[in-house]
Amino acid sequence: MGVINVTPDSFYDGGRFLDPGRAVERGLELVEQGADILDVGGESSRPGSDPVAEEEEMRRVLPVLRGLRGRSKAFLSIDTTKRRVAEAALDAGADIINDISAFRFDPSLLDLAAARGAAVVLMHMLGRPKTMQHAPSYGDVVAEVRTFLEERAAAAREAGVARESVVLDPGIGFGKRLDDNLALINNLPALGESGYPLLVGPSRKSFLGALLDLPAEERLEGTLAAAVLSVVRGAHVLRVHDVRAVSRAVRTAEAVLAEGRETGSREPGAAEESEARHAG
Ligand code: HH2
Repeated sequence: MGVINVTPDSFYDGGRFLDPGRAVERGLELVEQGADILDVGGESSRPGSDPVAEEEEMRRVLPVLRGLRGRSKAFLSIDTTKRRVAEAALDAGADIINDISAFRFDPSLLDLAAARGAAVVLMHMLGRPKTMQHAPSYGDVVAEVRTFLEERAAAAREAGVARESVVLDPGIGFGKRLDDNLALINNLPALGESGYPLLVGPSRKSFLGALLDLPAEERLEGTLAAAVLSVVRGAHVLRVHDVRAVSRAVRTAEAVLAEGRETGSREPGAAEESEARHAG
């Protein structure tokens, strides 16, 4: 999943794709680089950010979605928590609603997704972007995020969203300390036990900055490591800015993981482990 932020203030690509033409070109470029899904957002959710008015959010994202729909067959995702924005985005050709509140801010969005046959991404966040990084704390972060996601998945199913249209996301950086983010990536198999596909969004986020003491512009290598490990631990979708680099890294990792399954030429222990990871 390639990220296109049509915002002036996103933490990494803010201001680069405010012009709809440039945003569409960027989307097409990301598809060329290997993206199957494009996630278009008109409101930054970086820690401390303020909400954007509905009208303004629509003004930003709709021309981009229409432009992409006319020129690409990639799945289009709208990154929003607002019903009017989501509805207009689906009219403009979006296939997926990516809601960082997991449809808590406006549960009626789930009815909309069900009625329109849209897929949904349910993401874990502690509170709201404005305050989520104010001393977040958990007893057992993996268990709490898992319970939350399973409850939201049940709500989506109850609203009529098809099982195969639900994707779960631990919400890297959304009300999480460094160790919480690391634990969630390392323990993705526990989140995967629900049977729903998992999306992980580590791209250039501040946990990498905290780990390596580097600004967002220099977090590509950290992103690659987090992306590869997420796949090894069972992620199905990676939400990233650097599609070409991540796609190359992940394809290499997947080839290594697939090796024993195809040739059967290695030690049985390693083969079984690789199989188990794939099954997970
Ligand atoms: N991360 C961001 C925004 N939306 N959606 C999902 N499902 N998962 C994520 O991890 C996720 C997300 C934040 O990253 P970005 O869009 O690059 O920044 P900003 O919120 O500043 O626009």
